[in-house]
Amino acid sequence: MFVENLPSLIYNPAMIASKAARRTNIAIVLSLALSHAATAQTVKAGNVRGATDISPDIASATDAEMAFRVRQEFQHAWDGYKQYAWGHDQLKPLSKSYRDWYARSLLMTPVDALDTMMLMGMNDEAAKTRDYIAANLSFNQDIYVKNFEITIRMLGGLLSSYQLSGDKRLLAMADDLGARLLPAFNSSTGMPYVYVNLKTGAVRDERTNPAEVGSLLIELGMLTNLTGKTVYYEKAKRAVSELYKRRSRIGLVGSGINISTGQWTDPVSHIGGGIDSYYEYLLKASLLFDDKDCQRMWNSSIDAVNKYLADQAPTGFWYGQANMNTGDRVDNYFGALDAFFPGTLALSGDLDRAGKLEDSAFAMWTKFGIEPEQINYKKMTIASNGYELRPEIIESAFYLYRFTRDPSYREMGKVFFDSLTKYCRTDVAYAALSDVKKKTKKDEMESYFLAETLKYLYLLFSPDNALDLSRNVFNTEAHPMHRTW
Ligand code: DMJ
Repeated sequence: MFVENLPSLIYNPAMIASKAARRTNIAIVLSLALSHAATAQTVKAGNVRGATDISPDIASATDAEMAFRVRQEFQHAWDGYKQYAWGHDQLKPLSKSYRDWYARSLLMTPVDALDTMMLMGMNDEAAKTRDYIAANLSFNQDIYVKNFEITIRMLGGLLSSYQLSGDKRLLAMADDLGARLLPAFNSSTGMPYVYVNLKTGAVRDERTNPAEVGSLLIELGMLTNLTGKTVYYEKAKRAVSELYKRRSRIGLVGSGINISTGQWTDPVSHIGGGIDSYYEYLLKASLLFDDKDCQRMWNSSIDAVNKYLADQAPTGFWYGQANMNTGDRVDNYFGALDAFFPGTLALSGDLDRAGKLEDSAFAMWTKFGIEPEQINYKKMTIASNGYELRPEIIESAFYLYRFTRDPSYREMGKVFFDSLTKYCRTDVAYAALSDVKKKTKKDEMESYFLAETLKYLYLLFSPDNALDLSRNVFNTEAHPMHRTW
């Protein structure tokens, strides 16, 4: 099985390119990186600098060496979590303490990070972590949890780790968690409340967004397929269908919706945070479950998105904001969260738009040395100045590399790795940045850094059999779901 083979692939000297091959590779790579810079037009020096000015040892590293280095950085961050936050949801990497999301820890980082360990071949570490989770994680807690976040991070993590390990305790925990989340769907429309109490099933908060309503089908659909309980798929499918039904006459959704009235509370349409994974899941559910309704919903949605949100500007090809009813453009923002979209476009087969958008996102990264949360893409100025250790641009480079074999995407990966290690690494782990210009760190390391950011970076440099894309679909937290039916 590929998981067992992986360490030997990493260490196998045959995988390490000869010096001559390496030199040729670098030459190709630099010219490709420069041609990327040229296609990004007015982004000028930032792109060239970002693509070329990386540490020499990273520039000359082979793919296998890069995969190995990413794995070492995962180990570094995981060790920091274990030393200073063990048993808690997240590490605070500067104060060397921890943060729990709720009154009781849900072991979010171990659950979210577990399948990355397995994919990286850290089998002993993964086995110990599985045992710890099985012995210490209980969902029978009187706490209101965010249905969306707990679904994508915890349920998704348990399901993929079950599939990779065959450990039935993880499936039983996923089933228990799924049953406790189900009351969230008990609204008049079938769209979920934002919070649900894991012990009592009480629900609260009606104002939500398309991502939180429409990105639950991968996890709940998998749970149906693995347990035979159809209720999970049905609830999540109804929620996404109710949302889709409320799209505007021109086929767009807004940023805010009330799940009791079914009325939109914010008409601004975009592809970024709060809407992003709704589109991602329409496509992915159609692929994973062969769901024709989702396929139809994706097809009509992507047409509207490309018609009204795509924006060919002098600075590159972007997706901005428009009014969902009129299609009129209302803003020109693009950010770290929007950068998942090249990957989704690539997965849908639209490599042209995917490549152009990733070039733009890469220009956003290199202009500031690392990616800001949001920019005004017409002016190429920062609108929101943090870097939250987000994975999306790396995820997109991974898909584009797999589908095009263009080595410049692995070169982008080197730039991402170089910036991460230069600006976000601490003595014990990794830290988000509060200001990408000043490169000031803040006391946060979200669990998705281990679940997603380092996983996609590792997979970008790994051979295809590290993760077979033709048999797996990633949930939005980078947990691979394996089709077994
Ligand atoms: C993750 O929790 C998921 O990728 C989600 O879909 C969006 N935000 C974060 C990562 O940035």
